[in-house]
Formats: sequence, structure tokens, C-alpha cells
Amino acid sequence: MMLESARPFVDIHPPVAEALAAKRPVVALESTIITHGMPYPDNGAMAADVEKIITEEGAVPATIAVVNGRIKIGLSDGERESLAMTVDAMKLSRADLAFAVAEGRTGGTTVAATMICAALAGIKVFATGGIGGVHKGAEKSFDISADLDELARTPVIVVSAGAKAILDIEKTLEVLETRGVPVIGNGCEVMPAFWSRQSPFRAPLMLDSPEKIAELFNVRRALGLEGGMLVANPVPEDHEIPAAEMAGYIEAAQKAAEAQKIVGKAVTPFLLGKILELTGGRSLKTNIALVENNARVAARVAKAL
Ligand code: PSU
Ligand code: MN
Repeated sequence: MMLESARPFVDIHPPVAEALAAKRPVVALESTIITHGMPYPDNGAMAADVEKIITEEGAVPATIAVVNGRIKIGLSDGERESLAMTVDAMKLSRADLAFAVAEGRTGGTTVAATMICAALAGIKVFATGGIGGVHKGAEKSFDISADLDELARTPVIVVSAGAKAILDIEKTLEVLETRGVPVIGNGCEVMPAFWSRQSPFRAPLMLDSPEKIAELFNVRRALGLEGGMLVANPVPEDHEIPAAEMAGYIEAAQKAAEAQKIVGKAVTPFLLGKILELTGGRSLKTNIALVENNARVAARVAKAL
């Protein structure tokens, strides 16, 4: 199933390989959220919890990362914990995934790079927190995440709590539409906003069961439509931080980023870190809750496929 020429660079963790061979459900997980999205030791605890949730739902988790130049499809507990402690990991997207492999480096894979690796391994479903998108002020900075282009070309279902609310959600939805990516509210009419259940924008499409999401994916493939799908799944109510309250923290974080001239790949990790500080750790608790919730939905979609 895997591109023959990629095989020498990829290690598939034995339980994942067995599940794929037996056509049992597998859910991919990204690792930039571990290396750049959350502080130690919460990052490692979150990564372990999310794997546990997927297992409890009856699917096999495959956390994807690059370790010393090897593309890892699934990590052992030890490998996952040591990645959580790595301080100099790269943040890998389509542009630098192969660089890390060629140079024997270690890195967390973003949504884009995780989709590429998942597709190589034949994994169709992937859970994350929030995708990257069009940054506020992108008309000047041109900062648009490679996650959006990847969704347009690689056939993987990404379950997220929408785009991170530090982004321009309206422009992110516009780009996704232009690039032909279906964005599906998971039982919700309104697009979620990561830490908050609602953004000011409608979800372009709505489906209310894992079976229907799986069916849409199959129909797209049958029609020869390339690319993936974005499932937008709101954070559970008891963990949400209302959008009005978040707006203040986001603005303050953005001002700090500007003042400190943070650019490029460093922007998203900086903003997430700053917001964690401003909310006294509350944003992190919400972030963990929403990833866990996405993992549950992703496992159910994987089972339905
Ligand atoms: N979801 C989270 N935390 C994160 C990310 C997602 O809850 O840190 C990561 C993802 O890996 C996503 C990346 O692909 O942030 C987007 O980075 P950028 O905006 O630089 O493309
Ligand atoms: Mn960017």
C-alpha cells in the first residue's frame, strides 16, 4: 500500500502495522502539539490520554513524528515520552519534512506533515486540536498555514475544533472553500472557534453521525475528488472559554507577538504560550479537553469507514 520508495524511511509501530494489515480502524495523531503546542509535562500526559481514549473506543492510535530522521507511524510509550521532553525538536510541515529525514533530525509533525505521513501509511482519519489557517493580518504578512493546501490535496479526514481562534476564521473558511475542502460541522450549524464552541460563522456543511462523515469521504473518493475533509467538532461545554472572554486574551497575545517581532513558524507556538500565561493555565485545560473530544470522534469515524 505504501509508496515503495518511501518504505526505507518509515517505521510503522507493530500494533499499528497489525491493525492496518487486518483493516482495523486506526487514528493518526500529530506531534507538533506535543513539541510546540503545550509545555512539558502536560504535553506528554495529553498525548498518552488521547491514545488511551482512541484505544477505549476500539481503534488503534498512531502518533506520528520524525525521530532521528525516521518517520514514525505510531510511537511506543517511551518514544512518545522522550519526544515530549525534546527541547530542540523541529516543527515540520510539507516544506521541511524531507529535510528532517535526510538530515536525521527530530521534529513534531504539523497537521500538514501528519496528513502526508498518514496517507503514506494508508491511515484515513486524524485527530488534532485545531488546524493552522489564515493568520490575522495575512494581507500584509502572507502568513497562511500549509495545513490548508494539504487539506486540498491529501485524502485524510481531519477532526479538529475548527481553526485556532488566534486565526482569521472567516478568511480561513474562504481559502478552504476556494481550495475545494469540505468543512463539516459535527452536529453543529456554527463553526466552532477552538477554545469556544461558537465562532460568528456558519459551518459550511453539517453532518450528525460518524457514519455520514465516513460515507461522504467514500463518495468523494468514488467521484475522484482529491484531498481531505475538515470535521469541525466543538469543545465540550464544561470546558469552553466563551469567545468574548477569549477575544481579550487573543488580542493581548497578538500585541505581544508584534512587539517582540515574532514571525513565521514561531507565531502559533508563541501565541498559544502567551494565551496560556494570560489565562493562568485555563486555555491549556481547554486545549486538552478539545483534543480528547476530537480523538473520540475520530475513532468513531475510523470505525465507520
Ligand atoms: N492544535 C493544537 N495545538 C497546536 C497545533 C494544533 O491544539 O500546536 C499545531 C498543528 O500542528 C498545526 C500547527 O498544524 O499548530 C499550525 O502551525 P502554523 O500556523 O505555523 O501552520
Ligand atoms: Mn505560518
